[in-house]
Amino acid sequence: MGYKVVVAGATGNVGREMLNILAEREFPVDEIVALASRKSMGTEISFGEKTLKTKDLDTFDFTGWDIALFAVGSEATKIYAPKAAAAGCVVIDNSSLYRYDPAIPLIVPEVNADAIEMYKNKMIIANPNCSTAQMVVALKPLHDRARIKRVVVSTYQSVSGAGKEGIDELWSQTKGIYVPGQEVAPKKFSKQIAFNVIPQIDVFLDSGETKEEWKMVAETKKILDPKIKVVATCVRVPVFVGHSEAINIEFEDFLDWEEAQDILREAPGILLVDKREPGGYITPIECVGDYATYISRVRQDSTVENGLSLWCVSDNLRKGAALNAVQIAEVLGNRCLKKG
Ligand code: 2RA
Repeated sequence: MGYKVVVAGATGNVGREMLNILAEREFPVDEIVALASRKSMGTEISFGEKTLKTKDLDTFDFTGWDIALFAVGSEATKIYAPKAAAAGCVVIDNSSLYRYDPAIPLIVPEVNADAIEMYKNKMIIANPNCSTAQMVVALKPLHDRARIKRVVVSTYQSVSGAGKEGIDELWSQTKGIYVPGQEVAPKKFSKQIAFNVIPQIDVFLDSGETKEEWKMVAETKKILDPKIKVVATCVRVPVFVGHSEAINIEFEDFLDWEEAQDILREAPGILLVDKREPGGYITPIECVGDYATYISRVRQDSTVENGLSLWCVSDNLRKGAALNAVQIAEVLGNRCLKKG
């Protein structure tokens, strides 16, 4: 006995990971369908040992389906998520379309699973941005102990956050640098990404922030605590998968770095790797394919009254997108939905 599950956007990087993770975690599935745009219809996609052929999202009837994991981008979500919701199928959406709607829960299960009850408002649950998801997993247990006042975060975000085009551009540009005549001009990114870093992710806002930076502020407030002040600098780096973050935290109460390590060691979703020796920390290449948010380099920040600094790394396609969506589906299944 399980659920009838839809994965919309199944041919993309996140959609494929959703199917992998549903199978890996043995999510109770009675029936599953992979949806894609008409041009990708019939594409074969793995689901555990099985192979699914994608069906057309545009003509799909959501009636009788329990949960739909959406990884289709805001434009398509705007059209198809309300259709699914109206048919009684709960949507877990990876786009940013509904994240800031106060009637829609924005969930990271390790942080605010209780907010899931709000799903009934619109039959939609939002999945956060990748850079926020891993950061709030790290912040939550520390906030519970010493109350966070302010966070300063700098991100080092992989090209897979920009989708397949981002991955392809880093790959072809890197090769092109060594092969005369095969140089690749920037297209997906605003400047060369191979052997470079770019301090822009998403569009610029009037404030001078980028939208990615604004998302980290707005989403941290919604998921964790509206009183926490956040300032972010988001940077694209020539890494295929895995986002890294240097996080400086100012607390109301003093928190010793060793106690912070003990708290993080016990916290859900976190693996602490912090040896204070060469290589005694995690880099993005080591987190690929994992579920954990890795924390390293925990240390006192003596430039503020009660400060700590740390390094946080996670697989952006997993905890930053597909894994978090499947975890939300697990909470929904355990707390809210009846099995079919
Ligand atoms: C990025 N945060 O890394 C985006 C993806 N959601 O570009």
